[in-house]
Amino acid sequence: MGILFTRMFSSVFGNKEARILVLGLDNAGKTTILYRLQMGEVVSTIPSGQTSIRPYWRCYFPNTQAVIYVVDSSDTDRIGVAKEEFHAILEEEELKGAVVLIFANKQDLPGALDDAAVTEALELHKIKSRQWAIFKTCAVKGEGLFEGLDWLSNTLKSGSG
Ligand SMILES: Nc1nc2c(ncn2[C@@H]2O[C@H](COP(=O)(O)OP(=O)(O)O)[C@@H](O)[C@H]2O)c(=O)[nH]1
Ligand SMILES: [Mg+2]
Repeated sequence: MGILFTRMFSSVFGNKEARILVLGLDNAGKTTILYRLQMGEVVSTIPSGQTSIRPYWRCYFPNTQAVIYVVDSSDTDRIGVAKEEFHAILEEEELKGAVVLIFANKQDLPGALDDAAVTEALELHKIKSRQWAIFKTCAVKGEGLFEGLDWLSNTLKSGSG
């Protein structure tokens, strides 16, 4: 599970400061997404590792308003691991109030699962009492990213999360 922790400031979020965690398995596209967005200040980047390092990055959870979970939609071999990690994150007490934006990334690759298939693979229907949305993205082309952030911005502005 790789992790990037960022604070984003931009026209998308106005003057509001939001604490957002960008999470996902290694190679999902997290760094590419932050590079494409060219927004925000990356406060901390924790090198990728195994699930067992979660205790070390728990300290970033408090006061997080949103989680962006990035999935390599073409990596069907690891989609099950991505699902397990995702639900483990949702169970974290400190992230209970966070809204969740899922990026079904790498849509340009052959065999990539679409948003409906990623929704099913990640068992997003199991999410209870939390606002979430999924967007198809291609981080290398910058596609879908701002649509997702618009949703996130509007959701945070509306007071939840
Ligand atoms: N084809 C394709 N490759 C992508 C996309 N997003 C990221 N990648 C590539 O996937 C690899 C891992 O991306 P990276 O951002 O480093 O993943 P991270 O480990 O989650 O930070 C790099 O070679 C990226 O260029 C995408 O949307 N489409
Ligand atoms: Mg990275």
